[in-house]
Amino acid sequence: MCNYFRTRFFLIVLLSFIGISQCVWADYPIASHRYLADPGALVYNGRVYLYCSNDDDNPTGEKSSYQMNSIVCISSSDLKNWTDHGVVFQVPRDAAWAPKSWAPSPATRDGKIFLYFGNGGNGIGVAKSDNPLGPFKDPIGKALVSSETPGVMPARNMWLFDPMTFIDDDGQAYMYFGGNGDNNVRVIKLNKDMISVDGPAIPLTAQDFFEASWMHKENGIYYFSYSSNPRAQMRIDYMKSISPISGFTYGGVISKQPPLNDNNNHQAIFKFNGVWYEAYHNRIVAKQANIPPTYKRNICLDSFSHNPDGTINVMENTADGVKQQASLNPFDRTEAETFNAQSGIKTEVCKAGGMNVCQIDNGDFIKVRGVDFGKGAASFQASVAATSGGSIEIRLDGKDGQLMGTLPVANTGGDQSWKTLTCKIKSVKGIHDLFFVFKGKKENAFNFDWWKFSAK
Ligand code: FUB
Repeated sequence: MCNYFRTRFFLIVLLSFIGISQCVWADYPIASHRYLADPGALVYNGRVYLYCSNDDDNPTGEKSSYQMNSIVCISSSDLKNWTDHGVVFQVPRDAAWAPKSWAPSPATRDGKIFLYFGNGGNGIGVAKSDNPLGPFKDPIGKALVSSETPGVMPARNMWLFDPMTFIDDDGQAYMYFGGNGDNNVRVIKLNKDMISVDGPAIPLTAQDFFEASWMHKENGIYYFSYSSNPRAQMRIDYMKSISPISGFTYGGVISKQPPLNDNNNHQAIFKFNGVWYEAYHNRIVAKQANIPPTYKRNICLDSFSHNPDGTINVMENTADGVKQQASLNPFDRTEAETFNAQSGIKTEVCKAGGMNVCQIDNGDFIKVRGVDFGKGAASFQASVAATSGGSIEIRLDGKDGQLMGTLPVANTGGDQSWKTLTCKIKSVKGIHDLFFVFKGKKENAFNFDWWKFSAK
């Protein structure tokens, strides 16, 4: 992978030189409490699942590098409030042969979920699960595609990574992959089992091809999209064809280099409720935190459209452009790690199952977007665990917005000793953004697992 890092250094220098703007303030950080990158999207049972390289695996600091060896999943049904499901796959724990797990892409067949990942740039693995949240395990004990796979070589300085598995309408699965050179795109057929290949890899050529292969199909046209190289400013470009494996011609740009990214770009394209979206990463969270941003990326989301002639309109990167798909129902139990924005908190594996919010300090908050209280809520309950304690202020439409009630949180006997506590609230009706503002005298005041309101 030396070449990979050499090229990356080159592109950082190049972009600084040509002055790609650092002052554009447009973005959409999803799951801003953790560093995630290289999304791969799966639409499954009414939810969007994004599987991501876990940049929290990369140390902070000037001497950092890409060391991701786990994959994190986040999901949403409304595209505004995202649930953090934590690590769903980790190497070598779940695939003994692979030291790295980069840039995953999911696919589903016959009730199973398959996750394809790059072992750095040195081969492609597959993991399988019955559940989109895992646990994912390697079913074959070796790389699915390596440099030994017929058709992969010859390729000059190829990065053998960034797989994307696409299942066509006739059920045939194709995996696209490769990097670092116009002639380094490959597509290979997968068998129905999704864990073995059918025949050799087929070479494709894409102008300025760098990395991040993706395939989507609309109105009978196959769109192969990819990140272009630094010379082409690492846009997401596309080629079109009426075949998934040949006949591609350059189509244009889907999206420009994202604002506040200034480095590698990686897209996942999916259709949800009839609209096409591109999930991608940039580096706004690290830049705001004033830490070196190269290896600390965060996820973003925007939408784009196709024209009747088959071309794609260049996507606009926005601060808040995606529409909320449905209001959140506060009378159902909602995981605390489901939110639109946050300040100061982290998440961790919860002994009661799933994840919980942790590292809660005085003044930290969570924002839940578009909550429909209908004809009114009267009380609030939350599952919390504390050795220290504090309180949750329930506010509307801002962290300093109207105070509806306060839930005192006393010592429950431990940071994973969960208790359900209840408080009365002022009557609240209609749709609001909900803010949980945390108070506490000591750091790590308490942990928060889930919440729910009761109707009047
Ligand atoms: O995250 C490591 C690499 O950076 C990915 O494999 C590429 O697509 C680029 O985003």
